[in-house]
Amino acid sequence: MRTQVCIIGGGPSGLLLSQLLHRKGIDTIVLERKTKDYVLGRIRAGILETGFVDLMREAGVAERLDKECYVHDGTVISYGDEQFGISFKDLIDKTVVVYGQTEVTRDLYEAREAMDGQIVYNVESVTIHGADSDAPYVTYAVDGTEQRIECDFVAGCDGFHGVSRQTIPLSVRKEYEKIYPFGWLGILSETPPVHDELIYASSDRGFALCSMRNENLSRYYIQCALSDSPDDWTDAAFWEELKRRIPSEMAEKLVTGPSIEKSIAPLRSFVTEPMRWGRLFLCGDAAHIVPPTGAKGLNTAASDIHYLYHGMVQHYLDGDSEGLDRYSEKALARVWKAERFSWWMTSLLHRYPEQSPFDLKMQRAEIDFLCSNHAAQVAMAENYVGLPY
Ligand code: RFL
Ligand code: PHB
Repeated sequence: MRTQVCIIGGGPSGLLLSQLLHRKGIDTIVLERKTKDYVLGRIRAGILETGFVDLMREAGVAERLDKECYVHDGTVISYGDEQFGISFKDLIDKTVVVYGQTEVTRDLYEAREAMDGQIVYNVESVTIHGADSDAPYVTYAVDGTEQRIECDFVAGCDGFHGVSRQTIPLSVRKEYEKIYPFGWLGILSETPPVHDELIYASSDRGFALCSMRNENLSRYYIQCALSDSPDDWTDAAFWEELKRRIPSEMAEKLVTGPSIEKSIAPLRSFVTEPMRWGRLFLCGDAAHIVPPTGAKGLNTAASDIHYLYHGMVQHYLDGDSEGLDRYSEKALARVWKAERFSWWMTSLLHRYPEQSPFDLKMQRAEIDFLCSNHAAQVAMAENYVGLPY
């Protein structure tokens, strides 16, 4: 088989790239290790920057998003019983939207299928060959049969545990990582959200986040120990702990109910450099991870796709390789700023095991400063809604 761009990974990054390239007449094949239902079953991101929404529009897949998303003008930050709002709209005249990653992925699958896009599921043993040559190819097995795809380029969109990043030799690859000493326990419940904006809550018992998907589907998270397992937490214990971490005014109106999903995610900051090796380009979680506190993971994946898509179009349609040559540099410049913001928001709002009384005072002073300082709020708003591409 032959294609122009072989895309490894059928998550949001891979599907979005495939859809965008297709609309410019550039041929792709997507290789996905799991089934479509498995990918759609993963409950992940909820907040989309407008840059992401614009890219979905450009890909021709924003019809349902535009109809069903919830525009959020701001967010609430609380500390114990105290709370204040950060209005993105008032501060910088920008907003974000709530639209789940599951829905983004579903819309992209539907669009790819409607256009007869080639997606191969259940692939095993994906291996990238000759990425540093002029004739790369990818081999994989499906139903026990070996397959081979010749291509011009490989897009590694296979997430943190994929094979693409590992293909880049260690002599070329440099990795930067920070592991946080806690995780997030998240639940999804068919209950109305406690508030119409997200609440990022810092408390003496640890961090909590009140988020949502729609008017009868709420997503809540609490900071938990890395040694915890979801089975350690009954729904009742989860709700009890959440109520103790959010302002009592919110706790009193919180509607609880059975969880329909419960999982724990460890928190990590990670970047690999460079994001290009020969004809292999890394995108999204394959190249970088952020702790979810700033809602930046999927959004940063989207900015990678933006740079790679424009680089590919410039290459195929204008015969100019400048965009591809500068892909790693451009993507990383934005990635590092999203890393900084996610690390900052995580540090601001979580309790750390080794925190001294001085550290706690510093955290408190930083929250007070954010609460009272216009410039600090503008900086937070600009980062949260997404820095320009
Ligand atoms: P994905 O989604 O991991 O998709 C990669 C795909 O590649 C497949 N794969 C392979 N396929 C073929 N061969 C192989 N060898 C393969 N290895 C892997 C996998 O099966 C998978 O289908 O990466 P992608 O596309 O780069 O997308 C990244 C996002 O999923 C991720 O950044 C976000 O979910 C992060 N994130 C959030 N991001 C936001 O922008 N806003 C948020 O509000 C937000 N909240 C979150 C989050 C992530 C969370 N968790 C669980 C990590 C909340 C949570 C709790
Ligand atoms: C979510 O709704 O899942 C969500 C929202 C904001 C975050 C992280 C996750 O910062």
